[in-house]
Amino acid sequence: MTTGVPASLMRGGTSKGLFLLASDLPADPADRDDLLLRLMGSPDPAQIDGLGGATPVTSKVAVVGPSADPDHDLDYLFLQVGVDAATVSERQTCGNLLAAVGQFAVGRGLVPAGPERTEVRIRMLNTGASAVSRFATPGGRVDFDGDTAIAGVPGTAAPVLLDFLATEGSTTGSLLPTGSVVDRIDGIDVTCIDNGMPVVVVRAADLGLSGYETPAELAEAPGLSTRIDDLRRRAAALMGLGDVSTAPVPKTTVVAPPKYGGAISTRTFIPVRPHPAIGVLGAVSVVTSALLEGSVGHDLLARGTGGPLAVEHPTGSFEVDVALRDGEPPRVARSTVVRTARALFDGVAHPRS
Ligand code: NQM
Repeated sequence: MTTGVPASLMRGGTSKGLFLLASDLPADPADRDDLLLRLMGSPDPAQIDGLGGATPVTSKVAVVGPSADPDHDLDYLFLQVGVDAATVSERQTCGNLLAAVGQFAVGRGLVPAGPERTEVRIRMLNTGASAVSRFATPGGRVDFDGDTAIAGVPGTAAPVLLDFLATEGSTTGSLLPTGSVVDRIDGIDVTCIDNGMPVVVVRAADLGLSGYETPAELAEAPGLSTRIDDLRRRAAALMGLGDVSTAPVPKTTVVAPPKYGGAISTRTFIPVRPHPAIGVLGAVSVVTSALLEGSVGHDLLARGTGGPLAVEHPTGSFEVDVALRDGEPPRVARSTVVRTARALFDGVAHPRS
């Protein structure tokens, strides 16, 4: 009989994942990954014998513990578990699951809850970047800011405010990892950017797309996933990411003029499957890119009177606030987003034997 592991299933933003305490997992990464594959039911396109939801945004794991760093309260390690492949990758973080880390930590007694509002400083172990998460204390008044709806999630829930610190170049070492605002790959212009997530930004028209296709239409477009994979692998070499054949990064985001009053329209591939919405740090990176003079997407950006920019995606839009510092080379002052999160289930997860 295989021993169960205490776990919570949580929704963070538009993703869902298994949350575990670091102290409940094997210290050896190979043993940990073997256990996670058996818990999530991978490899199997349906993840029928495990807790994974059979898509990349529902095949995720967050490992949380007290931080070993005095400037942080919590350490958060994100693990992307392959659905139909036996892979567990540490090569990216996830800003969506990050939104649920604070609630999970309060529930497990890792951090004290404030009377109404709790604030935690989280170190994202995958990239070394930091975030400050502010959210309503569970059991406290959950309506201190009013409930919030986010696109891609039915209903409303209490908001989680995420302030990102030092996400610039956190995976590749540089905001513009190729050293240029624009590179030419395979005959088309791309902008390679890393403000917390390495992303290759491409104009929809350059791939023969309108940029307003549904994820299903993109998944079925003949030859598109091969083209995207080829593009991201070549971009990865320029970005210094090495072999990304089994890595979930870099992402590719296809941009087009906004259609619904937002700032820019996006379709994102993770790394070749169409995203139903857009990742958090993915959106932060795409907005950062579009703010840079001369980038792919800068000419498409509709800017209002300042403040957050609305990133249109297949299921709605997502407001991202990125402030750049003045001067050259471009540097990021801060990035802020609002998400919602909630615990779905607490209990003991049983791995396949
Ligand atoms: O970019 C999907 C998601 C993500 C990651 C992905 C994320 C982020 O929707 O920070 O949130 O791009 O793999 O959760």
